[in-house]
Amino acid sequence: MRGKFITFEGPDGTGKTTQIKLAAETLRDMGYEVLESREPGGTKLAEKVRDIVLDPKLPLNNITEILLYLAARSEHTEKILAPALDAGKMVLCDRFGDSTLVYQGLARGLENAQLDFLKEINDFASCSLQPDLTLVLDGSPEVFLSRRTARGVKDRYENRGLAFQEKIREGFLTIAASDGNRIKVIDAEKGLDTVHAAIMEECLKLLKERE
Ligand code: Z5A
Repeated sequence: MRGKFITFEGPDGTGKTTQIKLAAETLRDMGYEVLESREPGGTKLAEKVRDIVLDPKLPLNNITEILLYLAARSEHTEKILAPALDAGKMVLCDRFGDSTLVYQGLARGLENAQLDFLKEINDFASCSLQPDLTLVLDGSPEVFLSRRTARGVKDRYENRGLAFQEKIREGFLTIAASDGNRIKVIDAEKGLDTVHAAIMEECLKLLKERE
């Protein structure tokens, strides 16, 4: 049976990496085979693309940036995600196509026709692979900024400040409102265990549908 593809999305520093690890552990304890991956990244080439797109010292024009994300996604989908799903694994991925629509689309104020085109080339790069479930980790940018500041890491986007993070948040909430079946919004301001429980509730609903 084909596996399930679950993506974790949301503004920067909302706890995606932490929660993917916790969900993977719980699912493995339940007997599922789980693949954890991330975007941009997941293959050798895509990890090199990641280094380029996240380097704040390397200026990129908007189109180059989009094409780099899509090149990385194409590699990742073909070599890692699709084979794992075909092998029946649960695939948990830190970001996927919704991040492109939000960061490179909605947050830049693209018009509808341009957004539609972005969706089309996104589908092209991912061979129309769609997540079965997307968990948007949501909350106030101030809360997440203070978590990230404590961690001390800065990349191209993290230098852009709170107004940018607010746009990103709005973008994810807009996408979530447009596809409530696939996309579930999780309150990520709560403590680790509460967020994990909310995530597992959605994952278990999805797995029940599979049985
Ligand atoms: N990007 C794009 O523009 N277009 C695309 O198509 C794609 C991506 C795919 C890199 O993504 C960038 O790529 C991203 C968008 C762009 N922008 N940025 N920056 P990323 O996923 O690698 O970067 P990120 O979102 O900033 O991830 P992150 O910094 O690794 O954060 P996170 O994974 O969401 O959170 P975390 O590392 O699990 O947690 C952050 C800190 O909070 C950490 O110290 C935790 O211990 C702490 N934490 C986590 N949960 C809690 C709770 N519940 N309470 C208290 N503290 C917590």
